[in-house]
Amino acid sequence: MSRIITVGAAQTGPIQNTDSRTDVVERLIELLRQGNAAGCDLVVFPELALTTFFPRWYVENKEEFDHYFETEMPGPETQPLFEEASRLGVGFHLGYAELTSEGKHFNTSILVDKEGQIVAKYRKVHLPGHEEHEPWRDFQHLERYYFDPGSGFEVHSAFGGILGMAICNDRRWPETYRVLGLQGCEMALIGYNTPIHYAPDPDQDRLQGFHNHLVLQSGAYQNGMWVVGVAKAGKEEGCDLLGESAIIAPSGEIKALCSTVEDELVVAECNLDLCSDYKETLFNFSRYRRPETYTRITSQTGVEIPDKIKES
Ligand code: CDT
Repeated sequence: MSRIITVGAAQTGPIQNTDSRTDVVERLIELLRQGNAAGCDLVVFPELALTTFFPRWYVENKEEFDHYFETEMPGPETQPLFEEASRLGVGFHLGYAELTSEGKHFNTSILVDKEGQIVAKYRKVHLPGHEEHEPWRDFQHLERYYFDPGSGFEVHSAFGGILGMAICNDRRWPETYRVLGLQGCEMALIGYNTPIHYAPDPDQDRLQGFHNHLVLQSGAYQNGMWVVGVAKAGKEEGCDLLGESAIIAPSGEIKALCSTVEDELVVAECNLDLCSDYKETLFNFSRYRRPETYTRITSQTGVEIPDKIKES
């Protein structure tokens, strides 16, 4: 019998700064109910799904922004989402800003099972943007100022398969998928908030949609896994965020695609057994990989041009 997870990619429209957690959770519950009506086992919400994307603003005293962070999960405002998930018997993935009791700040996602229990947590590894205030930009991207980096990529036994998580900028790095793939990952859940405007090189603005699907699809294909990429989209606090949330098969083909920049659910029946079509053939890692030739991937960060090239 095939192993099928029916997944809903629950894109949200913008969340403005004045929107309360309670308002946002109501929207998420509505998407969860739509997912239930469509037969979903799992509904995937975006990165930082409870608040506006606050790293677009600089504040000198970072503690003033601690109100964007969750100190408990579930907390009083998010509890209704967990209760509804458990009542409906639908699992979910949720991205949010996490403040730990040790005072660490993470860009976090969790996986919640059909009983409403947290079964896995992931903290974003690749923090994009900049550390310092850069007033020349139309808006900031200060994830490196507000967040501490997470410690790695893990997989989890959940929903009848092997699932992993990554967050937004992680999806642009092939290492993300490969580290998950090397642990047998059959489905990667990836929320994102991607501004259309990229200040360091605005020539990339027109390519945001192309690059999004390029990395999600190649990550899926090259590792024989399903990839669920889910956006917070639309005009948020004057900043246009990419939509185009997608569910991608291990073949690299897009099986479901959002067409708006609003709250929107698209659904796909994801057969996890399709992963082996790729994992056991073209991407049979144990047969074909040559890690002894890849040592640079873990031994260096930046480019090191070999001396023989520099001297030529
Ligand atoms: N949230 C997030 O990681 N966004 C980045 C924006 C580009 S870097 C400023 C992304 O990779 O989509």
